Amino acid sequence: MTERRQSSRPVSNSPPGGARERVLLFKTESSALRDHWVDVLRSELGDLRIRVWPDSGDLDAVEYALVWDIPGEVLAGCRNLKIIFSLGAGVDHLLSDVSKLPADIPIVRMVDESLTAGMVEYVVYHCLRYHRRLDVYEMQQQRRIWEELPQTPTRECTVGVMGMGQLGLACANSLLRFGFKVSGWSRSKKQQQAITCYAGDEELTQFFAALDILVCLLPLTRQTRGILNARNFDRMKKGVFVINAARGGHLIEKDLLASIESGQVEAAALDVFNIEPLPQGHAFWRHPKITLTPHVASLTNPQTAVRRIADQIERHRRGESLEHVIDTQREY
Ligand code: OXD
Repeated sequence: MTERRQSSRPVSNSPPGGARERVLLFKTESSALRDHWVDVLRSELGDLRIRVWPDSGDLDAVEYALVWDIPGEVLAGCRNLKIIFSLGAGVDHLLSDVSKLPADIPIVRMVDESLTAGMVEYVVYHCLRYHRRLDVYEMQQQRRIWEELPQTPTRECTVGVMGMGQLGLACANSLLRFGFKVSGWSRSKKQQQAITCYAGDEELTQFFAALDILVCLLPLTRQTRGILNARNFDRMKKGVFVINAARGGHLIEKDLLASIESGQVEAAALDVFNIEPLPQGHAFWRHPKITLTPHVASLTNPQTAVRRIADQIERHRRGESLEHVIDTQREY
């Protein structure tokens, strides 16, 4: 059971004493969770009126936006907007329309312990599933095959994590605890105990060469779009396992299919796709070497996330700097 924090703010959504109402505009893609989100927002942010897009009301009253994939012109029309919060860890859904976003309004990405924990579970699960060959045993069960496969220690398996931010680092550290050899690749060099860190294009070949498992947790930017491609798969060991829990735009889907066909890539676990929902006729659905999930590797938890947002709004009101503000030039 999740502990509910008692809000110190009054739980009221009407404007106090007739003053102009202050609005947080909310948009989620999840119809299943929308009402729950709104309940949590109302109970935790009692001095703000919560409006759910497309019922945005008077855009001049919108001071905060907590959104996933909202048309840029909606936010551009909010003349009193103070902060844009991304509902997820990624911000590419906001930056694709960057020219329409109000200039100088901070965009804050979601950093939250539940989101991190969910991603760690997803990544560790798939690394262990592949490492212990449970993917093969599942196929064997379907065909009633009783056959033992070689079992190697995790220390003989190198996992490379692309993207060493909040999520990547947490995954890398958890994998270390299971005894995997872990390396990390990011745009700028990181120093992490027990993790071999690589950075920049010039170290990609070295990074890829040692991998048994590749985990992509990169932000989607102009530099990283299409980075999971045939040329890069060829720079990895034959039989590498690929996990993509970042964005569909990182992967050239036809290259993955061809690399699985040739045996260069052994199998893949994919949570994200170029087109979501994945079209019914897509080859990935029935591919025996691809395990897929519908963009659920880690879902933002309303309880914990709204507390983070409430804290950030308080910081802002006190005139303190915000945490996890993204750099629109870097795109993350
Ligand atoms: C995220 C996501 O960015 O769920 O958090 O994709």
